[in-house]
Amino acid sequence: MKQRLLFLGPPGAGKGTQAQQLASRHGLLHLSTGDLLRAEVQAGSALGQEAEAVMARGELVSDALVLAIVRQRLESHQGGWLLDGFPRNPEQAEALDGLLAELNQRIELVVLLELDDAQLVQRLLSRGRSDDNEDVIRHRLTVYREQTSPLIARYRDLGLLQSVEANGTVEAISERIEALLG
Ligand code: B4P
Repeated sequence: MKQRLLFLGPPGAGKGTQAQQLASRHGLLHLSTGDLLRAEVQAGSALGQEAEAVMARGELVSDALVLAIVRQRLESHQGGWLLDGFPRNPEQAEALDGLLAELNQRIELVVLLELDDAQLVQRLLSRGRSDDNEDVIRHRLTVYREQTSPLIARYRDLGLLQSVEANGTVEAISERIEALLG
């Protein structure tokens, strides 16, 4: 079974929902940069204070901050992992390649969760997190299109990308993802 995975997709596609379940089913490290950043905000750390306003605006936190978090987690972990919401721009993807080369590891599968904007906005509005109001959601979708979506072609060209329809029940989507793991 593939053990080193990336989840890619627009905000609200269900990356966190699916990643959490899949990681716990297969004993993988679930590394969500969004969750880790929110934990830093909650703890009131220097890093969290820097991230808080950026996240509230729906923009991307600085690459250096996010990379420091990912490096620390991956360096201290043996075994499989699932990166959820990282990388989010080409610079982060380059940095991840460098880190994985150092660790002598490689990505085995990139799962792209696809959903139309109307459903994305609907899901996020019903979740109601502090960055889930309509203006911020629209901005996050623009940031996704401009900064994150170029990664689709990058991983497709590397032969790593598989797309999954992210509509339907959580269970139905899980089954589609499981079928890709080999
Ligand atoms: P994230 O925490 O990554 O969150 P997200 O993209 O908004 O949501 P996700 O796709 O995980 O959706 P979820 O499963 O929760 O990012 C938040 C912010 O953190 C970013 O805007 C940015 O500021 C910062 N950040 C994170 N990573 C970064 C990085 N690498 N670099 C820089 N900044 C970074 O699902 C959404 C909702 O839909 C939930 O309520 C869920 O219950 C529901 N749902 C899920 N599946 C469903 C289904 N099948 N049917 C109906 N509802 C469903």
